Amino acid sequence: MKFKKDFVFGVATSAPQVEGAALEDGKGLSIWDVFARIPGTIADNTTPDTTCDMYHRWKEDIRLMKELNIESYRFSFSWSRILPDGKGKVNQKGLDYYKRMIDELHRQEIMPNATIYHWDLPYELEREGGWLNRDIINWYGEYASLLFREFGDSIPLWATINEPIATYVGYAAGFFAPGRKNEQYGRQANHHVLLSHGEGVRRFREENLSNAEIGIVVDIWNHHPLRADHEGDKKLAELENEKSYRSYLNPIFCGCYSEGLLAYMKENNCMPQMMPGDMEKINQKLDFFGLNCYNRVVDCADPELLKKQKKEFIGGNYMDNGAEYYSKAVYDAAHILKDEYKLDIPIYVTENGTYNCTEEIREDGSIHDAQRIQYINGFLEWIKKAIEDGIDIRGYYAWSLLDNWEWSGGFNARYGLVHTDFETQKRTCKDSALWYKNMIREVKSQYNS
Ligand code: GCO
Repeated sequence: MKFKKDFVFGVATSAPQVEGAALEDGKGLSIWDVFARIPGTIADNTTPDTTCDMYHRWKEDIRLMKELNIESYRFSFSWSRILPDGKGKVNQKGLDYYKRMIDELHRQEIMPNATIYHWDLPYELEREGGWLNRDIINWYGEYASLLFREFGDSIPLWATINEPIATYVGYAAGFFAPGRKNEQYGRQANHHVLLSHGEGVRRFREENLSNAEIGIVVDIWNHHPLRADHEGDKKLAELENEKSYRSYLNPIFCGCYSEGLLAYMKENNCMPQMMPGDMEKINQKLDFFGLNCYNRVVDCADPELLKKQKKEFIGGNYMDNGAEYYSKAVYDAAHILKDEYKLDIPIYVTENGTYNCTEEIREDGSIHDAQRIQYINGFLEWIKKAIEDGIDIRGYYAWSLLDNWEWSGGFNARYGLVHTDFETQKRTCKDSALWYKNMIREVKSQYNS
């Protein structure tokens, strides 16, 4: 089986992870700019101040994408670069930056795929309660409308939100910005993110764009029980799925929270405040779905057993640092969408990649990352199988173009096809980048004759 002619191969990044220039040209602070300055929050004590400096190097980086046969670039807008206070005054320099970048993508025939919100809430809004304040639905809506009016049809694929679960992590688990730790806050923030998604879709429809589609990006890390016949393991895996992907997909596609999640929230006193009409607002027809998929998770009621005996129970393949390599995750996720949610809109795999592999730097400067190639290739094979099953997957985006700033992981987790030297900003293609380039050429050349 081959990928179809119009299957899109892309790369993905997000603004706070690659742009840098965090304090330049009128940009306001985001919650990550502030959070990263709290000692102990980021593994290597770094900040998003400079990262890959793409704010200044966008032209070279787009040229690099072109050299690598990249057909689409998925990026995100920085809310506080465009609206430094999150609302009100617009920073023209911020809009100009994206305008230049998007024009250049079109010149190079690389399709822009834009995310409106990828975790970097303006700090001024956090000071007013951030995702806990219901007014955010309108703050987000105004920001989204501004983007639709400025960039509308020049961006064929728009995503309202990237991985809404990050907001839960930021308000309940506390290891993402803004670093709050309260389960009810997490659930409330989630509810407002979902409502903001709905508001974004409504405002998108209002603009009547003719060449643009709207969707959302959600990550699916499917939870499996370690022991298939163990009640405790099965219950745990089930609950974890309720608390993760189903918390988002049920409201978005079915218009309600699942029974399982409602029961959990009642028992744990963390039910969000909801208003009549909320579910209708969240549950709107989308044009496409963005799936982020990296791995599965294996759960065991006995954590010691999981640590010691995972391999014995589930077998499988492992990356150099011991993480399981389970490329079927993407096939399973596609089937969740088709079988559990009866999804009838196109799917793009909007993120997939790894940092769990050895990167050997040779004397000639080349970078050997064989496991990353194996990882991506394995996922692509399972995507083909899902397509064979009739699931409408239209594209694949590797995470990421460049080694970048991996949130609380700082610069330690290198996900790039291209190596970044954070001292000199020199980019060096790893073997995986060259492999990706050739793979795209081979797939497409079958259609050129
Ligand atoms: C996510 C985010 C990315 C991450 C990537 C690697 O999926 O978590 O969208 O910003 O950097 O996933 O962890």
